[in-house]
Amino acid sequence: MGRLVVISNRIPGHGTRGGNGGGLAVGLNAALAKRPSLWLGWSGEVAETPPPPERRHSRRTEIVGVALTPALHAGFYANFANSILWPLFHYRLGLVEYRRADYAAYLEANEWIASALMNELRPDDTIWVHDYHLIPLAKVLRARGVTNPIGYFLHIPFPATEVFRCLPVYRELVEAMAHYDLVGFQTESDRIQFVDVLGAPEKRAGDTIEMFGRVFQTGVFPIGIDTSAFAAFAAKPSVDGERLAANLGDRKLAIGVDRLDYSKGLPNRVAAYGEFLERNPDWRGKVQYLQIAPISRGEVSNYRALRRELDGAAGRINGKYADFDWTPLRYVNRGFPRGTLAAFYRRARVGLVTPLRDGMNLVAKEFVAAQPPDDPGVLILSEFAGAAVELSGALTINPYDIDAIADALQRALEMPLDERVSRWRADFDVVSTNTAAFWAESFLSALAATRPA
Ligand code: ADQ
Repeated sequence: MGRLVVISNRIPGHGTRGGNGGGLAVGLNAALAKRPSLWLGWSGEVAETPPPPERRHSRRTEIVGVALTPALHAGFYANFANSILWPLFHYRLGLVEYRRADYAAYLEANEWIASALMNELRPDDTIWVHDYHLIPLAKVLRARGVTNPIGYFLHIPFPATEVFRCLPVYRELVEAMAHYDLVGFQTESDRIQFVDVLGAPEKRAGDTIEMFGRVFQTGVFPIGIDTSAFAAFAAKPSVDGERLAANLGDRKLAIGVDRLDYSKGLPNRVAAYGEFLERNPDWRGKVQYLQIAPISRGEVSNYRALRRELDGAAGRINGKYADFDWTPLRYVNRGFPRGTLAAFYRRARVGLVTPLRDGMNLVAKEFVAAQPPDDPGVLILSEFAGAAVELSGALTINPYDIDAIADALQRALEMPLDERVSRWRADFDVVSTNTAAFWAESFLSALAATRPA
């Protein structure tokens, strides 16, 4: 059996809560356990003279970490990936800070990763590239003579054509994507937008596209979680969960768990909570909102500005409504172990997932998985999260509509048990079917099908 070779910006086991590598590691766990594999990516190290790649083993996976130079880290990671592609793909054109030199660094970083990969690659490997940091990788590898099957999965949304066209090098990126055998998206609307930006590709049967002298496949693969493991985790006794419960007493808990990122819609969510308290004096003292938001990408200025904004907003709500025995909003900037998060979700009456845009949003799925079946909480979910396509039992809101979020909060807190159970049941069935393992295997079999024996 040939190896599965995973390439992502971060490798597992780095960062405070694992970063993208962490979420991805959970998603790929089952697929990696089934076959010999190699996972290559940035080690997290930045050095003027990068040392040779570091190597580790985790079960059947060999993990290879490549260091970046300070120039590549700034131009590729902080600038092109996180200050250009990330805001653009999340429809935040006003935050895009385009500079040609950063695109050059992006290409150079992809060449750098490709060079490290060339030393590892075997003829029967299947390559699976992840996310917006590595869009050009297949093209770079093909130029070096690699003929292995290469798949690509975009974890974030694919923007509408008129938004994407604002990127001066959009055409180059799209052309680079044609060098994969399979390009996968979270939702059908992402896939359709990608096809739209191609202009008028000569389409073959089904989702096959012929363009730029290449034939490649597109597909939709909504990422999931390890639902049964997460549900079991949530049901286990947890010291922190008990402490939270003791602290809450009879109060109902509303919870939000997000990386501190402007795509997650946190300022509007906090404003909606303030609006809810303003409109519902009876609920004051009877509800507690816990927002967990570990700092992410602190090197990017827009993230620092968001942090200041939220510190201020949380302080104002607490200043206005707190009582000597009640803090309306607990705002915590750190990561927690998964077992603790699971216990917190389970204790919550309301899960607040209100991103302005999100490829999928795994927190929504984790919240559903963690609920007690006989007394489940209610998920409030943005219509602009990929998860909204699948989770029809959630209360869906437009995250730009602060009044609508405040209304949904009241409705969720006052929802009768039978409605909570039927909504939750519908969503739990979906997350139990569309799991992480299902996602990975569907992608890999679609990739294998692009090269019939
Ligand atoms: P993210 O933008 O990071 O991922 P999300 O899908 O919600 O967003 O995944 C976050 C993960 O980190 C979840 O598993 C969550 O439990 C964990 N996490 C968040 N805060 C945490 C904390 N304080 N402590 C511990 N763990 C925490 C990107 C895309 C998403 C897409 C995923 C996967 O932006 O749209 O769903 O990749 O494809």
